[in-house]
Amino acid sequence: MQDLESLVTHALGEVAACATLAQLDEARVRWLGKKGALTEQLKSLGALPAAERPAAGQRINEVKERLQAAIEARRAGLTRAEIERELAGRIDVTLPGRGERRGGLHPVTQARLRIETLFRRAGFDVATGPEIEDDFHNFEALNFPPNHPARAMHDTFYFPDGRLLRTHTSPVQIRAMLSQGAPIAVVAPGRVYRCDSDMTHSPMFHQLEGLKVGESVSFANMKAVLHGFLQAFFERDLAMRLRPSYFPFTEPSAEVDMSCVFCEGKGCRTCKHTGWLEIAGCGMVHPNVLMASGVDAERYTGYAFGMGIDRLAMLRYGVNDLRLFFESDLRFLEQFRTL
Ligand code: 2NM
Repeated sequence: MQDLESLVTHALGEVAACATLAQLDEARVRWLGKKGALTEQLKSLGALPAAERPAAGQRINEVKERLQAAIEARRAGLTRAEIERELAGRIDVTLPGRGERRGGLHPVTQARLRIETLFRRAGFDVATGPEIEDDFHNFEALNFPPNHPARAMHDTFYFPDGRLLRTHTSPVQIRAMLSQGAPIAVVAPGRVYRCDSDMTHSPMFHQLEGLKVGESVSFANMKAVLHGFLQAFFERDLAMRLRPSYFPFTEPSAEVDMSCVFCEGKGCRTCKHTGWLEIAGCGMVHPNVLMASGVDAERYTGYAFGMGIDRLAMLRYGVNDLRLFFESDLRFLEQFRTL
């Protein structure tokens, strides 16, 4: 029995010294296995006098249990260490995120969605189309004659193969007329590109164009729809006026002004002390445009208009520099989070 005490001390020392699960298993076999040292002790019980056997057997079993418990504890420790070693340097996707903050829609997107909603309410569909266009849809069908200086009105980004980045969303209207025919009422929002960059111009900006073609669509209808739209968008009564203008694709054509939303017409920096803000262009669709789009220009008339979504967003949210919309500065964008 003296022997048993030193045996167990030795065994516990070995278990504690095991550095791997494999070493631990070897130690377990050495002490508790079929030919293990403790098993041998149990076998030798038969040599003892019958009266001593129960007490000795009980002591051996106690030692065996202690050793088993020590081995299990060591196994748990080594297993955890092994898992941690394996996970070191990997990403734990179950950890809670850091700096998780809710996002929001870009102010230009908010303005676009608002504009789309208002035009849908007035009976217009919303259509989109490719940003890479061809000469036909971007210019020719819109009554820009070949080599006419009007084509230089917008500085166009051309690809080597002659295709181009659309300079307006009118090509979407052309495609809509070609595929649906008349009557039609559609707005086309989207990115457009012009080789132009300064304080108030970005080479990429957002435009929304509208088109309504029908049997008795008039200039007066257009004026009422645009005025109604502007008052709904800015949520206030405001004055609107049309000034004669020129576009190749409309005749007659007009610039749309609205009373300044900052000074109510009294004159301020934003309206350059005129009391008016230029907000859109519009006109009656040129018969050549209707014909190029497969619409009978004898039977149908139509109006069209175009406006800058970025500019509408600036006026509605009081942003004084267009470039802020394109810098992705979270300190700026966070102010528009509404979710
Ligand atoms: C404007 C001004 C006036 C316009 C014309 C067309 C189309 F494709 F139907 F001919 N869509 N949009 C238009 C008319 C755009 O932007 C200042």
